[in-house]
Amino acid sequence: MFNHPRRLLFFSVSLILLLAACSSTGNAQQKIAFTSVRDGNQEIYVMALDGSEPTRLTDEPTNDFGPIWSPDGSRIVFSSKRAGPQRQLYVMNADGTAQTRLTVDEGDDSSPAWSPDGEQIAYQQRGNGTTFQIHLLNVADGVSRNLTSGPGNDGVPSWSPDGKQLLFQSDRDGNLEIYVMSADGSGAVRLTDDPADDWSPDWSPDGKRIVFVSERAGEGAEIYVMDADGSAVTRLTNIPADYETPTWSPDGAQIAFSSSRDGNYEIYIMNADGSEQKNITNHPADDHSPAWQP
Ligand SMILES: [Ca+2]
Ligand SMILES: [Ca+2]
Ligand SMILES: [Ca+2]
Repeated sequence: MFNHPRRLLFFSVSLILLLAACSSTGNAQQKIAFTSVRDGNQEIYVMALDGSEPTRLTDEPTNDFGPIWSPDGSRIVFSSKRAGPQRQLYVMNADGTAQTRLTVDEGDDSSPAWSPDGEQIAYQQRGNGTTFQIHLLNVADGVSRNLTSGPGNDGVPSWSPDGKQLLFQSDRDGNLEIYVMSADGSGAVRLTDDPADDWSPDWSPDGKRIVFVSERAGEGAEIYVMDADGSAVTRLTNIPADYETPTWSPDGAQIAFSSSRDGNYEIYIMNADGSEQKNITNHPADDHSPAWQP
């Protein structure tokens, strides 16, 4: 049927348009993991990018938090109180099977970030009555070590795409600012310098930009982006409310976040320039912690 030249041309043009449409909208099968209390306590779910087909992955009477995909998309790390009042890190397959504990310690472990090579997980730990510090877990043998140890609270690590550096938030200079350090914990440099709190940094997939939350406008929290050296700070949202965990899509074209701006916490997606902000959960229960499938 493709030997007629005009029909073949039409088919070719159609195929090119189809491929162009696919590349501009990303992977249509891609999912977002998130947490919600819609079934009575914090559980981890996945859904399609338009919010359809929400599927629960955890089913534990205690709270489960903060899902993050492994770089190959096969597994999800998260924190949970299922072993006691202090959160510990767990890992499961992307379909929710084989839920396995990763950390076994006296502290409260949360905010995991999987290294680009899949071999390590950075996370924040708060010891009993002490400050938050950033730790690094070696996935193969389960051994953890401190990356930070100063008097401030250091947390919410985010890897550079090359795996050589970590962004994090800290109040070591008096209010929450965003810092970058080498992945061995050395050489911390402050990127923001504003008397209001700046927190929850996430590094863009091309390494050039950082999205974060700040109260610098004095109107409540909003989402901002800046260049990786801390310059060119640009505000992306304009509805004062709580904002949490802005996170880049794998292609860098979009940012997902959670916010209370519509009365309860919902997951939103917007373009990287702040345009076309869409509520994709639209559920009366609180929804948090969006994470894009790689
Ligand atoms: Ca649960
Ligand atoms: Ca600040
Ligand atoms: Ca909701």
